[in-house]
Amino acid sequence: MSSNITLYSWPTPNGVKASITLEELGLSYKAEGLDVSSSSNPQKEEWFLKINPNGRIPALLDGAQRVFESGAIMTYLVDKYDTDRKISYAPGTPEHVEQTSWLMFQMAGLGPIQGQANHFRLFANMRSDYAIKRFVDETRRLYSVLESRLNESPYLAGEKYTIADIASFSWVRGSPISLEIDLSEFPALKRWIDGIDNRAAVQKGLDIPHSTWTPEQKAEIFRNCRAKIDAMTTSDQH
Ligand SMILES: N[C@@H](CCC(=O)N[C@@H](CS)C(=O)NCC(=O)O)C(=O)O
Repeated sequence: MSSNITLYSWPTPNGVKASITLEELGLSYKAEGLDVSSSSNPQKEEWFLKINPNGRIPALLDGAQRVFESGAIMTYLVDKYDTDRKISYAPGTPEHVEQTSWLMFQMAGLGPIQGQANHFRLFANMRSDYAIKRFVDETRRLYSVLESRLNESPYLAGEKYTIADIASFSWVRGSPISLEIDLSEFPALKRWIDGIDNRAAVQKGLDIPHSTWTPEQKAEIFRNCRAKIDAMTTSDQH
């Protein structure tokens, strides 16, 4: 489907939620890469703050319409373009309420909590055993909530794969290499991840904008980050 969409993104867990949704819907779009790992912080530049006042990726322009926050982008895209209900349920149905509930679970719970777990385990300039334990334990607890749901339902909102699945998939998928979480501890979650990972649109969306790093290089980067934190003395006062 032709459109006038520009996606501002980077292949991070929040960024790929938007690109996977665009790919699943078969929309044509332009992808502008903003390297959020660069010290020049392109996401904080004046021109970009007009698109996302919060200075983070992803954000999107559809003609003159700006949309920021990954959950809002996914919702906007399915409301406007998913007329065949390929990856969403129709408003007013019980499944649509489930879809929104699980999307919010990811946006307000899993994303922020796992984001803090990643920060303290990989990127902080001090080591806090307390913070690592608090956020990694809570990430695992949230995975067990997903595990229970996926033991009773093939997808989070019901029988169909939707944006609610894309949102949590994007975060859970990277946890074996970022937080060393062994997903075989969560068999239903693992089955669900593998199924979504096999979708062609998902593989395309995970690589927007194209990354030259191989999965092995990414794993190596995370290993080095953890080793750097482990080499520090904990900052916690006991
Ligand atoms: N709640 C936001 C979070 C966005 C977010 O944290 N994006 C990260 C990349 S995953 C980012 O832009 N980080 C750079 C920064 O914080 O300046 C969303 O879901 O869109």
